[in-house]
Amino acid sequence: MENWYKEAVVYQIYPKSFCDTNGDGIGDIPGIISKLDYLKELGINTIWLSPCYVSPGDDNGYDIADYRTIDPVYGTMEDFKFMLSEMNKRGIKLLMDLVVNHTSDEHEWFCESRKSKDNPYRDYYIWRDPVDGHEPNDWKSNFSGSAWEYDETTEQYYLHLFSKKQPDLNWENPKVRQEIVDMMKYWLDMGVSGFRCDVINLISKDIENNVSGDGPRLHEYIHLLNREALSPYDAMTVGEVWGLSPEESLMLTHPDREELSMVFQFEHMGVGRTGGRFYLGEFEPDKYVEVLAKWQKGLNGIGWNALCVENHDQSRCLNRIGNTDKYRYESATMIATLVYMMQGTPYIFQGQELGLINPVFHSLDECRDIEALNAYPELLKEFDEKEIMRRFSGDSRDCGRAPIPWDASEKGGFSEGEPWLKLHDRHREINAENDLKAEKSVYNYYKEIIKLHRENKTFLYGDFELISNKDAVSVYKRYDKENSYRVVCNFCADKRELDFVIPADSVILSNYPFDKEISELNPYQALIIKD
Ligand code: ISL
Ligand code: CA
Repeated sequence: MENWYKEAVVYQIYPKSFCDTNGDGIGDIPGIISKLDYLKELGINTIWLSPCYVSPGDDNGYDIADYRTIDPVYGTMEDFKFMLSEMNKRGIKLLMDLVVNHTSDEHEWFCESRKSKDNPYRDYYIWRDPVDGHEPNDWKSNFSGSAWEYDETTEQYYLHLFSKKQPDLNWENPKVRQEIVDMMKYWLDMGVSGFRCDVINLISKDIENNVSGDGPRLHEYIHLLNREALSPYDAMTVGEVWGLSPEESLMLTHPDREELSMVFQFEHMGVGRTGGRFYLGEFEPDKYVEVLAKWQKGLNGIGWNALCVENHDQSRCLNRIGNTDKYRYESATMIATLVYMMQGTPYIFQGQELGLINPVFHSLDECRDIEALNAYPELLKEFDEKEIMRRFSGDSRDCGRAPIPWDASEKGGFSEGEPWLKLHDRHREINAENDLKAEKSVYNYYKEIIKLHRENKTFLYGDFELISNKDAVSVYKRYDKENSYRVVCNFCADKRELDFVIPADSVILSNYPFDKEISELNPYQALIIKD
């Protein structure tokens, strides 16, 4: 199919937290295989698998020590190939995570690189002399502290935009580019259908001019990956890029430029923040919808949106922008309606389809994420421990990474052993088994939304228009020559008067029962209307 990525519905699996089959407390590939029928039933047709390659696990696999081998903790290459064939059988494609801004410091390339200045792998990474006995510049790592680490052996610093166990690759070196192309082909030859490209806008830098990302050769590098590896396989890509405008994203995704299929934009995830990570303010629903609408308009007809609510770097949306108590079902289904009825490829993060909530962290020993652990000493200067734990329970990356509760048993059916990270606290009530059984459940509503998205050409390809967006009530339209639909959402816990009346027989889906005309919205009500 031409542009098959436009008809994909993607489910993100964070393997460590998905399903454990051997009792070591860590999810694994056999666990994924055991849930493929569950995913097929949900209606998705593509899986994005977060890294499962050999890794010391400093950043849960985003620090890769061997790009071509499955980490034994997740299984063997045979397990992986079997998973792929079981996916194929069910019509599910697989996207791998392409993490090529950096490797692990335990990758063979880096082990060689650090040995001597004339090692053949020296220029695979970014080395600089000290300046006045200090770091070459003042760049900060995304995980706190300097982005430069001194290495005694050769008396130089190496660059790491993330942890010091994640040295940045030197893309200026043509050998590095060739290695990456070959590695991509290796997975594509095995039958994977594309890649989610980790922090891909950082691969081009201009260090001497203080440019740490979105550098002058970014488009050249991505075009190369497209020509050499992706295009020949009709592979799909989604780039992870932070802070780009719709115009810049169009550059990366314009079909004529042959770069990426689509990019994640995260502008809406910043709505309601008062600062960076761990600084959440009051959520502003109108602003959220406004940002999404801006991207709908900005990419319409040329680029393509990746519709994303949660991922493994974010807390659960219900804690931030929905409701975790009385209106958990309503807010979870409203958010799904709002976002996934827009134009673009839906991305559903594992557990989102169950309306999962954040765990509550009481002390640092319950936390695992390197970003939070590294930030802790800095935060202590400003807050006491209790306040930091409150912030971690609301905004640390561990929130979304909590293991999936499959049933109401003690470990949620995730593992027979001790899970590597705690489950959310209400897992006896909020779990997959309960949702599958219940007539009214987030899972069952997601099934409906996914079906509608996949089967209806107007929802797939139709234009978007924001009709109104005020006081937490938004109305938008999706239309083409044949059909027109309106999506009406109430983003708050109060009832809301409508200034128009909706006949019951025009409603094709709602998260509330309806039998007569509607002139008022219930808390977190969502409606899809055929005009
Ligand atoms: O979440 C963040 C902000 O607090 C980021 O710094 C985050 O690390 C950034 O979004 C990049 O994310 C990706 O690359 C990282 C990895 O840790 C993330 O899990 C991944 O999604 C480094 O590979
Ligand atoms: Ca396991």
